[in-house]
Amino acid sequence: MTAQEVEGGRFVRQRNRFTETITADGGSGYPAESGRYRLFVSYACPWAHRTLIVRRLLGLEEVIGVGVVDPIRDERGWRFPDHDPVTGTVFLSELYLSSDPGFTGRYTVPCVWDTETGRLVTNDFPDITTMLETEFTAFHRPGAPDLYPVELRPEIDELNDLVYRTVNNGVYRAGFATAQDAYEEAFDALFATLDGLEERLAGRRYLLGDAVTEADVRLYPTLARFDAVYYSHFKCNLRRLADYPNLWGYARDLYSIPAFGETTDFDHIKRHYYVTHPTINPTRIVPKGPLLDWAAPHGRERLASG
Ligand SMILES: N[C@@H](CCC(=O)N[C@@H](CS)C(=O)NCC(=O)O)C(=O)O
Repeated sequence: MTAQEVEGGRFVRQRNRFTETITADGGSGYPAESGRYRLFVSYACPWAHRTLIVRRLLGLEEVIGVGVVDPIRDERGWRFPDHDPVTGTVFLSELYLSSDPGFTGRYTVPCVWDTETGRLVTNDFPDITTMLETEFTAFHRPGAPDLYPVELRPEIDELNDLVYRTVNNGVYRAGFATAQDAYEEAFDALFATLDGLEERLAGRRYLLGDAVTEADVRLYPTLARFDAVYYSHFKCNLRRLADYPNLWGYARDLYSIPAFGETTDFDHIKRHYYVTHPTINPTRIVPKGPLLDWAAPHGRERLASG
């Protein structure tokens, strides 16, 4: 294991190698342009899921193309079901190695490819969504939401930091721990945060109030995978998402928005995790359950202030 590295029983995530940015003014060497960049994702991957949600919310579907890998990964890394029609590659590794022949890390999604220079620009997942939000504004659809409003950034950043450490990455720290204390530490921190979010969502429709922001975009992919995968596969089983009335209603509320619901692929999610981590699930059996009604009424419109 490398991206899923374990040190002293603790899961430690690898650092991202490609960290250049696309900017509105082109000062970085990568100007925001329509049709130039390609986003590579897996529907299974929570970090990639964020980028698909934001691309759709902002109406960037015609501006930034997407290549989707097969949900099942082996030791060669992600591959395309046939080949990527734009770059012609079969394995994602080809794009990493043609950008940097000396690259020795893992070939991760999400990543952004520049069709003009034929190079990977970034695989730095926390930056990709904010880059779409702040550098591609000239291409946003009319009426697109401001997902990262300047006045809310300190609060969004603070919440994102807690959610990243204890929830988004917390489930991985629980699931990939190979020492009991490391697992329990991650487990306790995860449920402490979920309990706090449950309270926070009692009085507000979304994490920051009446409007969807980057904070919701980052929490949702973990909630969408929670009962189907993390509860059992990663042993995050103090409570199910469905046991939290506010969080579960909130997750369904988001799911009813096409940018969230139509980018959520439970088949890819389940097949990816249960088949791709043989150390955790050596039989590779994909469980049939749980049966959750994501379309059930959530009743959270009542929380929107007039
Ligand atoms: N780029 C980040 C986050 C993205 C990430 O972990 N993506 C996973 C999928 S959820 C991946 O592509 N893993 C490929 C691998 O481990 O071979 C990282 O390196 O940790």
